[in-house]
Amino acid sequence: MPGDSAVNFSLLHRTCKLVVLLCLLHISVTVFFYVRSLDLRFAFVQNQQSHHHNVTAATFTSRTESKVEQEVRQQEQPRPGGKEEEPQKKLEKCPETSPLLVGPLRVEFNIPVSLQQIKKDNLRVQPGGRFRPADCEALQKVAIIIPFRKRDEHLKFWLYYLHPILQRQQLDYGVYVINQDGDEIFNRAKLLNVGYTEALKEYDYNCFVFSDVDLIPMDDRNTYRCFSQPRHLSVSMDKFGFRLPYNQYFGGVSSMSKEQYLKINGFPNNYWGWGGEDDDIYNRLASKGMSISRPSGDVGKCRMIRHDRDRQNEPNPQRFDRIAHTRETMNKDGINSLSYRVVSVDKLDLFTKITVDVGRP
Ligand SMILES: [Mn+2]
Repeated sequence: MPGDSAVNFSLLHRTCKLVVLLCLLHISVTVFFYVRSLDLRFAFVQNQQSHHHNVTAATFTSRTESKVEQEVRQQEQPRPGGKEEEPQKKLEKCPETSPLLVGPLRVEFNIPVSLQQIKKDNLRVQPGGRFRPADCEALQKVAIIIPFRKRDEHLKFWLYYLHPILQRQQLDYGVYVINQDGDEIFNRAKLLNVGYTEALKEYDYNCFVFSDVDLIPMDDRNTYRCFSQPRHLSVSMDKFGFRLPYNQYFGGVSSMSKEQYLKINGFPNNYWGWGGEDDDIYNRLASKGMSISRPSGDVGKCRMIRHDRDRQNEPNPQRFDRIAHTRETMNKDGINSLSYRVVSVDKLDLFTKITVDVGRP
């Protein structure tokens, strides 16, 4: 009997040892996997942070202000400039659709805006109104060309609304305000040709957005870039009851790649005064077999700043006759016949202002 209990005891002892060993094994396996998961989580957090860094700082509409404020705080250090810039590591391409877009925007013109404030709100915009995303390579290099004369109040609103939008659209862009010198009659299309030419002297742009100074998009999904066909961007303006006035309408805001622009020999230089030049451009596109691409009426909504007709921009009485002959005139009148004289080039904080003498009729 005593022998039996001794055997029993040693069996129990061994069983206990085994259980303890198993427990230790279990604990060590658990600890191993736990540590590994910590590692992973840490890597994930790092990843998230670097993603945040990529987000371009911009002023957003009030809806997203708090989120943006955090992002701005996270990346207060400005981009290094000039010679000190390290050899840039190859950035990944930006996504086809920017993740920063917010959709419909509130646009109003009864709020006071100042250039100082706009500048503060857009710290990442470089002198001359240049910007490129910090953490991805933009898909297009876009020059935005604005024909201009004595519309500083409108331009302020344009800068106030557009700079944040264009940054959220992750574009590599520059803003060129082409200011017609003197008091001769206005020539919008020729100013656009000048803008195309002058912008290309500065940077290898491959896309051109031509915008009136008083048109503001009401949805940032209306991307100011180029498409496989010439694009009409201001498709539903409040001025026209948020409808397209007619199918061939190409006025307001449009975009064209360099190739598309060159294919039609640019724009006409001889439309002096208001009207017709946009229809001439449409005729050029159509005659080269191109069609117009447009955003949906919803995404393409925009507001025009109300104003009286400018002096020295009376309706052009010759416009109907001119439009009727686009096909015959377009090959000799356009970017290949453009002549003008640059009066001044000013690299301002939020845009490049090019004052130009375009002559007279
Ligand atoms: Mn207008």
